[in-house]
Amino acid sequence: MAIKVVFVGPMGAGKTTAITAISDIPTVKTEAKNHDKSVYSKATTTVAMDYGELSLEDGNKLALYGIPGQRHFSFIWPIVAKGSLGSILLLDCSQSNWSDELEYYINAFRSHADTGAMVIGLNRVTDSDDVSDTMQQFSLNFELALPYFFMDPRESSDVNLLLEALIVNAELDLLLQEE
Ligand SMILES: Nc1nc2c(ncn2[C@@H]2O[C@H](COP(=O)(O)OP(=O)(O)O)[C@@H](O)[C@H]2O)c(=O)[nH]1
Ligand SMILES: [Mg+2]
Repeated sequence: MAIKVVFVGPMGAGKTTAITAISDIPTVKTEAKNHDKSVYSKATTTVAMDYGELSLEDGNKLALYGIPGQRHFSFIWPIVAKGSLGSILLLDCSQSNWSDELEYYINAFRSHADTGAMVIGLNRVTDSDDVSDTMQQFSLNFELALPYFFMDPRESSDVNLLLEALIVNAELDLLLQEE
């Protein structure tokens, strides 16, 4: 059975790009019924949920899901995240509200995965000291030290590093749960 990993984050954070960078198959996009007719009057709309797959050397297969980042599709998020190993949160740090999005997505996703594992990929970082300070402050305030990396979702090696970090963290989390 494939191991499910979920890419989360706001629109434009690089989810589709990251999945496409590492997927063995062309990225699949899905359509969903539009529940928010006040915003869009169409019956169906592209929610831009992505799906890709990656076979690992050990024979395991990863199923890579990218959530639709628009908040009015948040009703789908728990469904997509159910049974996942953990999630990879991508953030565009050139957006002034990126740290608000950090908090928002951590709260929205950590409870839905099978483990508490989550890693953070920060892209479009221009001031790495400033971003590191924000991350450290966040860890202190929330007593939550999640691994984070500066990365570019177009680079498969960067995305692979996030996946490896997620798997290691998920394994640790499962070991701790057993104790
Ligand atoms: N320069 C630069 N462009 C990026 C980076 N990450 C994503 N992009 C581009 O930003 C756009 C939005 O990314 P996309 O994957 O569609 O975001 P999504 O909404 O999270 O799926 C794409 O054209 C990407 O190529 C980055 O780190 N640097
Ligand atoms: Mg996308």
